[in-house]
Order: sequence, then structure tokens, then C-alpha cells
Amino acid sequence: MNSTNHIELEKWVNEMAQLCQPDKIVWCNGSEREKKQLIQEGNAAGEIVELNQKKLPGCLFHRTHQNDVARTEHLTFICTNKKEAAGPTNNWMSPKEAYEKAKALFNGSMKGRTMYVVPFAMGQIGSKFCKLGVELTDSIYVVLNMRIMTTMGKKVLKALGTNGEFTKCLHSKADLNIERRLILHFPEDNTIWSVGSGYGGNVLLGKKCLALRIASHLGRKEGWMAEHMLIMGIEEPSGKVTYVAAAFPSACGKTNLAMIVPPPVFEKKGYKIWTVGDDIAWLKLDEEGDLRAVNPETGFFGVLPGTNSKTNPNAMATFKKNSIFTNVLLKKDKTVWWEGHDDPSPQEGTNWQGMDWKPGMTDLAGKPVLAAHPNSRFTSPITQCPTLSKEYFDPNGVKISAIIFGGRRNHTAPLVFEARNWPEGVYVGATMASELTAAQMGKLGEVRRDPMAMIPFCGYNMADYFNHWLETGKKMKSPPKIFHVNWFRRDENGKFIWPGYGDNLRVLSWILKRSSGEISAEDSPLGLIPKMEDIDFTGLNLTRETWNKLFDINQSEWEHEMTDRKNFFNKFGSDLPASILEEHTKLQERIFGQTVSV
Ligand code: SAT
Ligand code: MN
Repeated sequence: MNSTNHIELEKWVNEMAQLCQPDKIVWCNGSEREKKQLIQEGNAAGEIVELNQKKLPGCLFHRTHQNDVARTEHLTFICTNKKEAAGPTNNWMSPKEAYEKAKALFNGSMKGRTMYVVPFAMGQIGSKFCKLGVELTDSIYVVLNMRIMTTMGKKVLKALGTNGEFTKCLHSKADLNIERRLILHFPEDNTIWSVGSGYGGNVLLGKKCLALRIASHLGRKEGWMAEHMLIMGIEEPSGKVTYVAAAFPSACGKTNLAMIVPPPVFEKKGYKIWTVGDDIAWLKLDEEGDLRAVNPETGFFGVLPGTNSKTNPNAMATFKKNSIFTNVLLKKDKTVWWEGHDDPSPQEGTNWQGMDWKPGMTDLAGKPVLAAHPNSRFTSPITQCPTLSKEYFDPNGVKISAIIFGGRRNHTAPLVFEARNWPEGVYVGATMASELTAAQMGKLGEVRRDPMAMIPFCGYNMADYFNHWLETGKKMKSPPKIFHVNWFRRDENGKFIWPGYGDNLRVLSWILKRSSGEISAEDSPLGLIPKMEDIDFTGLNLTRETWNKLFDINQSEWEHEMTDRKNFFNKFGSDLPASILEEHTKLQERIFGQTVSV
């Protein structure tokens, strides 16, 4: 049943239906009844498994195609009229070619299926942050996920009215063939087309596609920022809550950090953590010139392997009910398991590939057969998170006092340092790098440059993006301080030097003290670093020797690092803001002690 008076929306739905030829069209209203029906249909079609409702009430299970378990960046395109608008770090295709190629794949792709019309909002309806979208999809799994990750249904149609603006999102699983898969963004048309995939970031089009790629483009045009950042509040014993935003590449522990449990000594003192978001932040300057942030999502789409009551008890509590588990082991009793779960390994089950699985199994090459895919995920409503901040619901967002950049670096980057000013901080963000994780296709462990953790998500030329950061800083009353952290440094035996997880609060607490100007810091070539006595190590037994390892600047590693940075910047040619190169030269001089050619 059609339930809109929005002529443009109706026309577009009809056009897309003509192209995809679904058997029927269902307009989603977001009701509980509709959810039940979707689950029933999904069950019948084998797309969804209802889990053990006693142990996991309201929970579902889904398995994606084996070649469809992570975002496919090489098949992801920014389609702008001019190639320069997409920049050297994005795949580009002309809109004409992209529409033509995709049309061939969408043609008849929904035959025998239902096309669901999913109106959704990112950010609170009515707030100045809010953006509306409509996703057409032939996947029940997508609809059920969008129900959790976005505000979805009737309310959104109402907000759209008769002529409201919206992002046109078209998705079809088609035949789930990687050879016939495309994730296309048309920022100039406010349109996203995704075909041939059923995996999260490729198909939940409100998430990376809209809330980052399209939104970053809109943000530049409209004077705000869409960032790949968690947002968290840290409450100090005085009751004061300070909010920070932190950018890390996918699967570097953003979800864990956003809901960390303070170590006992901090808990006793009265520290508390408040979660606002774990993946995406939309940031805007308010009238006072302060930077304010909202999380435009209403759910989490977090990594499961390694998640347990020790590493992330708040996530464990969050996904106890009403959650979707993707690509994990399905046990005989219709519960789920993954590597690193609290429970010991079950003796049998069906693994993420749909194979009968037993512990200790190996493949033909002798490699262990995993129960869960390393990038297996849970989808859960954010309201189920025990540490959810009440400020999450503030339509004006929270005031951001510090920005944290971080990556997964075995070597090179110290535990923490602070940029001396905004332009230096933008350079720190622009030089972020990280080892590849299971969320990306590619060689695990390989270091790749990932400015602001946005390399896969910036919807326009990154040189312009750096400039947008620099210009936004100039408009701020007093810009938040910018920090860089690395929880992942390893020693000569390959062991992590820093305990990580809850203990990261020790570093965050230093960051807060620096942000409020309570304490001084030591100078280092990279930036300002803590005096050892300014971080509370009670209960950790951290020696001066370990401390030195955490902050060591190894000249030969840094020679290599600086060359890698320069090679990366060279891609942008004369588009690169001069300030970035100036900061690069200054850092070169600070590390190597002389003017050298860069
Ligand atoms: O891209 S997803 O949203 O599927 C996961 C991630 O990379 O953060
Ligand atoms: Mn992410």
C-alpha cells in the first residue's frame, strides 16, 4: 500500500520498481506488527533464523554469502561529473557510466521478490542535524537492520511531507555475485545505488554510504562535518562530564572504547563513562562557536570476535535481546558463539560458512576453520546500552572538548601525544595510518594511510577535506585540543606493551586534564606528551622502562614513516593545503634536528 503524498518520492519508487521488477512493493511503517511479519517471511525464505527466544529474546541470526563478509572498497565509487571532485583516494566513475552499468545489474533483479520501501532518518527528526533518506531494498535482513540502526517508518514519511528532501537509496542483493557488485554514490544527485551485496556497510545505506560519504559532501557544502568517530562522555569524580570524539579505522576498538569500564582504581574514585555513539559523529558549530556533535545512528553494528564480559561487558549486556547476529557460529540450541566468547567452545555447531563445525577443524591447507568470521557482527538498539548517555537524546548534541585520532600501529606511534594547535592537529589526523583489519578486504596487518579514519568514507577530494578541517578550526571560539593515541604498540617479542581496554581511561583522564588546562606536559618532536607522574598507574605496575618503550621515537622507523607520508601527500599534487606540507616540514626538523629536504 502506498502511503505518501510526496509526488517525487512516489515517482521515483515507481521508476525504480520498473527497473527492478519486484513482485510486489511494501511501504514499511516501522510497526511491531510489521516486524513480526518480516521475521516470519525471512524465516520462511531462509534469510533469517529466529534464535532461542528463552535465552536470546527478540534475537535473530543471519549468514551473508561467503564472498560478502566485509565492505568491498574496490567496488565502491564516488560518481561525480568531474573526476577531481572525487580526488585521488576514491574510486571514480562518471555518473553516466555508473548509472548505465548499474542499471544492467538492477534490471529485473527483484523478480520473485518484494521491494521494501524504507523511509529513514539519520539524526533526530526535527533537529538541525537530521537528514532523511528512503532505501528501496529486496532484503528482509536489511529492513530489520535499518529498524535498529535508524529511525524508520511512518514518522519519517510524515517528516518528508509532500516535498521534503531525501537521499534516494536503491539496494538489491541481485545474485550476490562479487563480479556483479557495485556500491555507487552520486553526491551531486543525493543518490546511492548498491547492488550485488548483502553485507552491512555495503547495504545499510544510512550508515557509511549516507552518514559518511554523502554527508561529508553535504557537510562541506553546508558548513559542518561528518566524521568516522565515536562520541563518549567521561564523568570525573566531581560530577563534571567532558565529551570527546575519537576517530579510529574500522575494527580498531571504537565500540569497546565508547563503552569502556573504568579500571577499579578509577571506578572507586567515581569515574563513569557515558556512551553517545560508537561509529559516526556529525559535528556542527553552534552560535557560540563551540563544536557540538550528535550520533546520527540509533544502534550499534559492532564486531563480535573477542567480545566478552572482560573486554566489553556493556556490549554483552546490550546485545542480550532484540539483536541480530551475523556470520557467527549457530549452536544446536539456537544460541550463538564466536571466538573469544565467555563460554568455552561448543563441541559442534554450524559455522559462519554454513558448514558443520567442530573445534580443532582445519582446512586443506591446515589452517584452522573458524566458528565465526573475524568480521562477524551484532546489530543492537542503542537504547539497550547500560552506559548510554542521556545527552544522546539532546537534539543539539554534546559539546566536544577533545578530538582523538588513533590507529593500530605495531611500531612508530607512541601511546599518546597532543598537537600544539589546530593546524598541527589536522596534520596529525591527515597522517593517521593503521594496520588493515578484518573489516576491510586486503592483507591483514598491512599498514595503510587512513587520514581521520576517513579514507574509505570521504565523499569528495581529501585535499578539500583537509582544507575543510583547517577552515572549520578557524571559525571556532576555542578549538578542541587534538590528540593521537596508539593502544597497539608491540615490544621486541611482538607482545602488546599497553594493556588497553579499560586501562585506556588512564590516558583519557590525562587528555581531559590537558583539555581543561589543569596540568602541563612535556615537549617531544611529535607533540606534547605526559609526564609519567601525571598518569595514574595504580594497579598496573608500569615501569619507567616500559614507559620509555611506549614513547620511544625510533629514528629509522620515522625516516620510513615520513617518506610514506610524503608519498601519500604527493598524490594530491597542488590541491594539498600548504599548511599540511608546512607541518610536515616542521615535524621533519623536530625529529631529525635539522633542515632536510622533504
Ligand atoms: O562498514 S561497516 O559499517 O559494515 C563496518 C565498519 O567498517 O565499521
Ligand atoms: Mn566504522
